[in-house]
Amino acid sequence: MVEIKDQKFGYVSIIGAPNAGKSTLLNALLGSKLSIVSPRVQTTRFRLQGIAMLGNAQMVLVDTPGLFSGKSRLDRAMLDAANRAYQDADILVLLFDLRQGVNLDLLRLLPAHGTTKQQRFYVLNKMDLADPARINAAEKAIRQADEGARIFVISALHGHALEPLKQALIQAIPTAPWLYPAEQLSDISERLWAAEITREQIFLQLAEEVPYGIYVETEKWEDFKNGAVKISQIIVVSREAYKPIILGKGGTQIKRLREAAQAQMAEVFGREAHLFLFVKVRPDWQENRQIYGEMGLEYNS
Ligand SMILES: Nc1nc2c(ncn2[C@@H]2O[C@H](COP(=O)(O)OP(=O)(O)OP(=O)(O)O)[C@@H](O)[C@H]2O)c(=O)[nH]1
Ligand SMILES: [Mg+2]
Repeated sequence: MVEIKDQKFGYVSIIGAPNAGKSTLLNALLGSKLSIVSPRVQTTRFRLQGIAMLGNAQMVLVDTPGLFSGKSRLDRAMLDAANRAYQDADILVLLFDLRQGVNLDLLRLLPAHGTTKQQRFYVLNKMDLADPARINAAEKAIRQADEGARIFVISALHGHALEPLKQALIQAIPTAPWLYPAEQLSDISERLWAAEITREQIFLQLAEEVPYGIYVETEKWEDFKNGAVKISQIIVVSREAYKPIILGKGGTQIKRLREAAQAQMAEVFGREAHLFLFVKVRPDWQENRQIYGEMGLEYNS
């Protein structure tokens, strides 16, 4: 047990472009799959907190939606979630995909950018896909903007070179008592987590714009005496045309979604899971205030 006087606690927000690998990094630092990941942009929709114990430090790792200047209400709420995470952080991890290079202008999308003075770690991700020249160019671009910048080159996916980053984070975290029990992984509700697991499968399995037009809601959660859980969810789609795509021929597509999500749920919740999926059309779900509340997003008019 670490004595209270030796405890460190703080918020580390992971900020960056869509698809930079923010959620992958959160999972890697946490040592657990918490945040959903896909090859598509705008997978993460809200601020998600993972609670990591590293040495004597408890850090709340905050995953955020990718910085993107969309015009819809949901796009604006996602950017706002990133902005709040930026503002509230003790330490900022600015994450870049080495293949895209370093675009610091993206940070200007955040109203809080430049108004706060936290420590910043610049993290260059996907080193497994970049040659040394590219890495050098990225480091140079950062140093031009911020002379004393602390730069880390990693592969979040392969877990390469994470140790120096972890050590630097532990060092930088303020001395303060832990806020959460040491074994707690997140503050996300099981219902929302289950909805995210199904949404991840939709991102992984369905093409083009379909995943962007859906929202998953856990409608019912029933615990059985034998330890099993029955989870009923609604896949809400914005257009009638998406319904047959989600169902697939003879229901084959929704069956694939159900099987993959159910297996994941059994794993993360550590018990037998029975998943039931329903599809509903709600053209205006992106205008529904309650949905924003469930994801902890601001509903701005
Ligand atoms: N090769 C390689 N791929 C990576 C690495 N880190 C992440 N990826 C992949 O990059 C894609 C995007 O990863 P995410 O973690 O979902 O990215 P994100 O920044 O959270 O994306 P949004 O939530 O959409 O903003 C996924 O296919 C990951 O597997 C890495 O170090 N190397
Ligand atoms: Mg993400």
